[in-house]
Amino acid sequence: MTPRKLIAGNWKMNGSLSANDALLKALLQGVGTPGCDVAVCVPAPYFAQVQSLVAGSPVALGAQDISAQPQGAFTGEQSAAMLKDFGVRYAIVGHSERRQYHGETDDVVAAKTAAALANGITPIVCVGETLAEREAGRTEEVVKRQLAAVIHVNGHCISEIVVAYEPVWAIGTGKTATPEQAQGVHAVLRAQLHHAASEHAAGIRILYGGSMNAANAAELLAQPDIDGGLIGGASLKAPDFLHIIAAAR
Ligand code: 3PY
Repeated sequence: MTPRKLIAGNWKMNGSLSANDALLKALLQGVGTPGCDVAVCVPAPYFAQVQSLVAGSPVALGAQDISAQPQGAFTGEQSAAMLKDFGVRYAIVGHSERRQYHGETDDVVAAKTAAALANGITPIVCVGETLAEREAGRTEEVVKRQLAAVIHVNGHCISEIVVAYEPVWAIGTGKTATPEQAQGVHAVLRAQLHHAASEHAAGIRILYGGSMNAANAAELLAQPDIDGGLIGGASLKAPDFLHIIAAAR
């Protein structure tokens, strides 16, 4: 079964009340009935604003991170239950910026994935190699290790997660993997999923992220194992994001 594609915007640490209002109004005006699932992963202070703007629309609310802890003395973190209070449907987990700047290990990413799943939030688990790892021929080893960490999350079926392949060298650099490079890694991930859970593997969405934009989206999304996109900068411009959504059919 080919899954319905998912286009998720990752706003990162961008936005303001007025900018979000303008962006989402333009997005909602243009989105119509999309041929794919659509989400925006926004900074936590704007959950309430975005929840009310997207209510009743085809655009789902997502978070950019989630705590592995249920509650307590964890300054600065947001629990899954807090996210659920605002109708958050997706949470990005293990984005390379979190792995790089906040020291998130595979174990932390697995614990966050478990917290999301236990609370009915779909984790978008990011994997991807650095430039040095690619140049050393270690891409496959790195992404397989990162995916292996979340494949057997306690008591949950792997089919409940979304995977995002985001080569670190393509994040915020304007460089994009070619469709062939991306498809090659997606095929490796699909094979790994197949090995772990053959009955679910075809239905698990593997998104491509890393400078996907209006110009390159159609070609990337046409690859057999690319089931959507996790979109950085281009998700902050309604016409570009709408163009990518339109390409995901
Ligand atoms: C990017 O496209 O830069 C991203 O990191 C998306 O998550």
